[in-house]
Amino acid sequence: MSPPFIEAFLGDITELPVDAVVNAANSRLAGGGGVDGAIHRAAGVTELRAACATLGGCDPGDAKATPGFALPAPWIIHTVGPVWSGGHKGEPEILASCYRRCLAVADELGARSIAFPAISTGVYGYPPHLAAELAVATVSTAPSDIELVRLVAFDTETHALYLRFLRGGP
Ligand code: AR6
Repeated sequence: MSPPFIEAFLGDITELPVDAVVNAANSRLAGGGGVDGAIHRAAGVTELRAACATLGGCDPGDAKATPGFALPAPWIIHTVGPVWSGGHKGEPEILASCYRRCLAVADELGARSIAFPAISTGVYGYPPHLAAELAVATVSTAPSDIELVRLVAFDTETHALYLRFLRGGP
């Protein structure tokens, strides 16, 4: 179990040929907007909705897998980030748990590469710089058999944050 190679990537997570793509879902796993909507559209709405409906929802900080259907990635790992409400309601612990649980589920699937979106930084309002710092710190220290972690930014600001924290910057 050596630390994974972690890279920042700017672009659409649904196009990535990794073993597992992480979805920033809601606790009902009911589909939605943002990256969740993009993943449903690219995977196939009918198939992915049906697979999610069998999972019984997902608690914030937890993660559950479905097949990737029409995605290049064979697996989707659905996780539910915290809704930001000032940072004193356990948001950092829940967000760190999302990253750790996704890596653990990826291990169970035998995945060696995984791509994460910037969980909670869209509709759920988590400040992007705090989320990026926590994402880098958590994936660099969580034990797993994953060899490649791609931290996927959908905007240049988030991409710059990942590059900065990956270089060990403040
Ligand atoms: N590829 C990579 N990143 C993306 C893509 C994409 N195709 N599309 C958006 N992002 P959000 P949340 C980025 O709102 O804050 C949904 O309705 C986006 O720019 O998707 O965890 C769910 O059903 C942002 O940086 O997720 C939940 O109800 C990041 O993905 C709720 O939103 C996360 O933004 C979850 O909110």
